[in-house]
Amino acid sequence: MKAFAFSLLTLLSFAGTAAQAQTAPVAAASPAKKGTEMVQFKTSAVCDMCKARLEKSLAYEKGVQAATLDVPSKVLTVTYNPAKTSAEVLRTAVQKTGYDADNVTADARAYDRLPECCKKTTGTH
Ligand SMILES: [Cu+2]
Repeated sequence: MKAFAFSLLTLLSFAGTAAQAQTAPVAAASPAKKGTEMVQFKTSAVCDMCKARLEKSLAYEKGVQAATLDVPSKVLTVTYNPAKTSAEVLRTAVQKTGYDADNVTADARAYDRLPECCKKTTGTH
């Protein structure tokens, strides 16, 4: 009987914790605004022209709220509305601008249209 009372108590307190966890605000865990997600791509950008080109190109994508490229690290940070676009779509947008995104290679035609100084062989400058 004692054991039964104990397990009932354990069960009750567990149920109480679970209910509490459910009512806790989910958004508190994420630094981004509600309805906003962030994704980062390692690109093949080499200079400020690449930065301007990529940021402009991503800004025209549906659902994108902000796009920022850090030239030294070549990392493009995009904040977007997940209801309107996805990380996959944005990665493709980077490729179509002529740059690698993570481990996917740039669209060849777009890459050919880049000025010489922006090609991968040039190196960061
Ligand atoms: Cu460039």
